[in-house]
Amino acid sequence: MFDSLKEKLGRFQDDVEEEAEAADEAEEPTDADPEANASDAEPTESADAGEEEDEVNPSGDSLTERAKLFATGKAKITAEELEGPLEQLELALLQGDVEMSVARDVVEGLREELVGQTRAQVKTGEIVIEEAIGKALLDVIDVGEFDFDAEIAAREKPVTIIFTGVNGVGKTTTIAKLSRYLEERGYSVVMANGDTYRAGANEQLQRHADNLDTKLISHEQGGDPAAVIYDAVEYAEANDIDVVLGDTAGRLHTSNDLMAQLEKIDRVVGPDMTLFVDEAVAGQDATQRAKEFNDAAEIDGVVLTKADADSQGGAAISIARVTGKPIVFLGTGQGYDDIEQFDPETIVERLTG
Ligand SMILES: Nc1nc2c(ncn2[C@@H]2O[C@H](COP(=O)(O)OP(=O)(O)OP(=O)(O)O)[C@@H](O)[C@H]2O)c(=O)[nH]1
Ligand SMILES: [Mg+2]
Repeated sequence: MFDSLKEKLGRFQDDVEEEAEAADEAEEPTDADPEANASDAEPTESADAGEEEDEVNPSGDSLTERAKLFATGKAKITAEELEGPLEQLELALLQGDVEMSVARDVVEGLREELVGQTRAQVKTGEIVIEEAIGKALLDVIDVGEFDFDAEIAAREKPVTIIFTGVNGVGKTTTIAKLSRYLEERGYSVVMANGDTYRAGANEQLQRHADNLDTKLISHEQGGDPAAVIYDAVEYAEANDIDVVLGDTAGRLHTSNDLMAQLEKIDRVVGPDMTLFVDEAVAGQDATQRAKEFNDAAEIDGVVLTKADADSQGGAAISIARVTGKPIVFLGTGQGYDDIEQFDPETIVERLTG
């Protein structure tokens, strides 16, 4: 999961360490023996070395002062030294489908964290860069406190959750997984098939219901999705069921029908939570769709499926920042147990560890 992203972050760390190393080598005091520079620099440039003596770097230290700092291990990383590695990283993030403003935020965060750290720290203690990366990432993905388990526990029952999103991203599978997830935590569940659009949708969800021994409420194909979910809520109220999981049809997100359908469900059922489902592998597209859905229908959170098949991590890094809504769950496979709560700290540890 997110292997390529992890590799890119590792490369950035190596790049910064190399820059720090090179800058220290360049500043090693060798004034007594100008010949010693010959192997490092073009002979014509070494002839100018004397003139550089009074040169002042942007941080205001003269060369002699910097040599002193170097000697005491207090030489600082400069913005110039970071420029190359940061540019490389930004490019790599963009290529990895991280949304543009998010890539910029990460790079800015890193610049802020790292400029002014001593080179000695950077060279010896990997932890400095690792921490900076962790902090920059956490800043973009840790959006809006949302503890799913606590929400379910706190709310009046039944808690009704609607799942929305485009075709084939994993809505139905996620409902099946969450049905087990909730039952394992002591809650009773009823599923409602609000996908009255696609042929075979009832049968698909019924198979899951049978496997999981969960009750399913469904209507004829072509029926009103809001009515199915309404029935499921009534069933839950009558039978002391804790949670209603409502599936919906995944037609194109641009379709007014889909938004109208969600609006009607909102009006008729008044769900407690609407979760937007999309696949991590869709990268930028997933981020864009989440934004459009949230603008049109106000989602509470995101489920990012197929994270097991995604090495880039672009959507995982970008969606929360772009929508302002947290990723609540990651889908990590096709089995019923392949779902995990999205914990920003754990994800960051995984990416930097
Ligand atoms: N590898 C992997 N596959 C997944 C995951 N979640 C869902 N899938 C697969 O994605 C495919 C589509 O899943 P569905 O749950 O039917 O998707 P949907 O959004 O309900 O699709 P529609 O109802 O047609 O809109 C199935 O083959 C699932 O097994 C996941 O986390 N990882
Ligand atoms: Mg479905």
